[in-house]
Amino acid sequence: MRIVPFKYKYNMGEEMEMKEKVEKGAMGSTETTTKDKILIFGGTGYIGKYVVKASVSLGHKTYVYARPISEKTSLSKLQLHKEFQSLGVIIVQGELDEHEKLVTVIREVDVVIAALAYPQVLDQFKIIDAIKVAGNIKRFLPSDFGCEEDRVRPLPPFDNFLEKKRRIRRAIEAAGIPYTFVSANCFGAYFVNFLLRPYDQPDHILVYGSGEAKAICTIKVANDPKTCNQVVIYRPQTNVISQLELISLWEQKTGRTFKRVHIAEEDLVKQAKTLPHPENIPISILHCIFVKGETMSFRLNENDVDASKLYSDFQFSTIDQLLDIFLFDPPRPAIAAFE
Ligand code: NAP
Ligand code: EMF
Repeated sequence: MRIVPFKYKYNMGEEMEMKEKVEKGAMGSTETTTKDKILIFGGTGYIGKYVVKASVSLGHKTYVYARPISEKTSLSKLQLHKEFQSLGVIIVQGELDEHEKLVTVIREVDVVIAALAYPQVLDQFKIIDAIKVAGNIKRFLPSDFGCEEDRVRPLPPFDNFLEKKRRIRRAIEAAGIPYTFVSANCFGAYFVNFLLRPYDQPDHILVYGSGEAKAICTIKVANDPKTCNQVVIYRPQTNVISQLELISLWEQKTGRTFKRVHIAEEDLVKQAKTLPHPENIPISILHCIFVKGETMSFRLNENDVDASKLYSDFQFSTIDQLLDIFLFDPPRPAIAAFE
């Protein structure tokens, strides 16, 4: 159990009472008596839009803090704003350095979730400052959603990336803000799409290293009173798969045969050393996940919450189901921002 320093204004007693009610089964596995209001930063992004829709569908009054619409705003983002509004989402337009505005909107809600892009990770200090001033937030989920940064030590370009996320975690703990850190591993279909590229229909597939290391590919998000001040790790057994197994499964689905083009570990290490920033980051991520198998490399400890055990009645989307979707409706490849 982590000890939360008593600096933060929010009354942890209330949260513990809620936790107790849930543990006693008074509310079903994922229900709460009062629906928390949720504010999402980065809600228009690749991961964020799923978080916003999940929040709405679970019945939470949902707020999105988004940069102001301007003539530079893309059509797809405008459409997403409209879709959110039609779902009843309250969009607050603002910049992350508008402190007073941040404090005002944070005072309106109970839970804050950040799904900001990687280049905005350190901007979360501005959110932390506003949460400290507001003093009412029951839970903050920072923009993690990837490898368990406190337990992996990848090549330097990815380690420097993760170090920024670690700094945010430490600042949240030091401020005594109730938190949930979500380690979602290969999340939201991002990597399965990245590896197989069903939209482009290639005749070959790149395999990083031998292709035998196992990786965890998760698809859904979650957030629960039982996870206060815990690290939630996504490890559904159905979604632990090696690259070679993934390619074989895809071959069975498509009835095609793909040439496997292996990229040796030494080449990845060399590229991580020689490519300029930020191109050296994705190479180091691929090395970490697919060559070193880091999403599976450590045991969960008693403070960890395994999302697949927490929601035993919830069916995680499996890789098999995802490939069925890819077969009939291949998504465009997503590219995460690195600068
Ligand atoms: P993203 O789509 O690139 O961006 C998310 C949002 O960040 C954008 O919609 C935008 O919101 C906001 N943003 C972008 N540039 C900004 C700027 N200059 N100033 C202020 N806000 C800005 O992010 P993402 O790829 O979903 O990544 C979210 C998190 O998930 C990151 O921590 C990333 O590392 C992680 N991730 C994990 C995986 C995985 O497989 N595990 C995959 C992808 C991402 P507005 O325009 O609405 O302001
Ligand atoms: O684009 C990515 O990788 C390309 C090879 C990055 C966005 C993905 C990511 C994954 C993580 O863990 C699986 C970012 C941060 C992570 O911790």
